[in-house]
Amino acid sequence: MSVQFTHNIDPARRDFYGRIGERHLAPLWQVLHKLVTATPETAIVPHLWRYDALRPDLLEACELITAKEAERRVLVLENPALPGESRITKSLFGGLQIILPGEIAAPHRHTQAALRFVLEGEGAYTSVDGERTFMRPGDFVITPSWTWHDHGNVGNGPMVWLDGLDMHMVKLFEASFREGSDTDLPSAVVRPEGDSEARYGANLLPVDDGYSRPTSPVFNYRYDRTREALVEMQRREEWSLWHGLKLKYANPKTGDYAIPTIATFIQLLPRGFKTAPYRSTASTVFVCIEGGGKSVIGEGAGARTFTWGPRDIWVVPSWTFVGHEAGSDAVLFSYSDQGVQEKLGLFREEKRPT
Ligand code: GTQ
Repeated sequence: MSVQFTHNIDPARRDFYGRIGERHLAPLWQVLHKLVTATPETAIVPHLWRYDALRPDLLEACELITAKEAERRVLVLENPALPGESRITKSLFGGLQIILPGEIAAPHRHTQAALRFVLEGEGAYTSVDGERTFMRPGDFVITPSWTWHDHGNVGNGPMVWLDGLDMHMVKLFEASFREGSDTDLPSAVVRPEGDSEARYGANLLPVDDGYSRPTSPVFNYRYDRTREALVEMQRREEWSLWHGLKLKYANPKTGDYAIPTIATFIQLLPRGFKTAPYRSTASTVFVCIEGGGKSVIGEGAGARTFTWGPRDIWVVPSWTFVGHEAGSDAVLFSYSDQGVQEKLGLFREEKRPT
């Protein structure tokens, strides 16, 4: 039997909501469709950070604060829709770290995992668990969750890289831990440079190595080797209409993404190549490392076109179509929370037919 209302129930409902609110109860039916939307609602907006425009700000930061005082001298890439939240996407952090010759960013560790994508300079290293790797432009370097890490610049010029962290996932789960060290000294080197690459970087896996982290044991995916793979593959002309030639940075032990919480990719778009419109539930940060082109983000009157070149960074929100067009042979790095969504069965994508 269905319920029949014979009087105006609005005041009664309001009264009811007020009374149950005092007992920390609330009616779902008032918020259900805000919570469970028919399609993804994104809190972020597309944005492009032009490297040449912000480089002077990075240098000015160096005049105002030392790496020592700052702990990490980073300018946060703030999504314009979420100022003050240190989010480049809803789940991920992005920032540009600059370190000058002679400076050290002291050892610390945290449960947030980090990636570095090197934009400018050479002569700086990152040390992870006692192994150093010197970084060059285009290198993709990993700091796994809860590993001690520090950075130092023993070169002659400033060094800049993009930091990507799974900061807001860790925050969502309220699982953040951090430890600093009392010293300003770099951490002790306990393994020679290149050790992890020798062990894991040649399609061979050491037997009984005892390595049990979910993060890749390769911690520098060097650009010279990545580029070689792209150039070799380019000859075979196996192009995706939606991605050009796109490769995932993989953990050789598991086949998973190199960092389980942050999916990372490298992608080559040859001159004149135009990708067909593509969207996914993973808001994505793109970085151009070589070449130039443009990306059209969104559809119809609301579409934005970003023209990009080397070291520019841009972000594409969830469930928003994007198409790229390369004006010259272009190499793009990208990172997103796609890997987490895949593990949870949430990831969806749509490829527009052409
Ligand atoms: O280099 O360890 O951009 O801990 C933010 C937090 C970099 C780092 C960031 C960090 C780091």
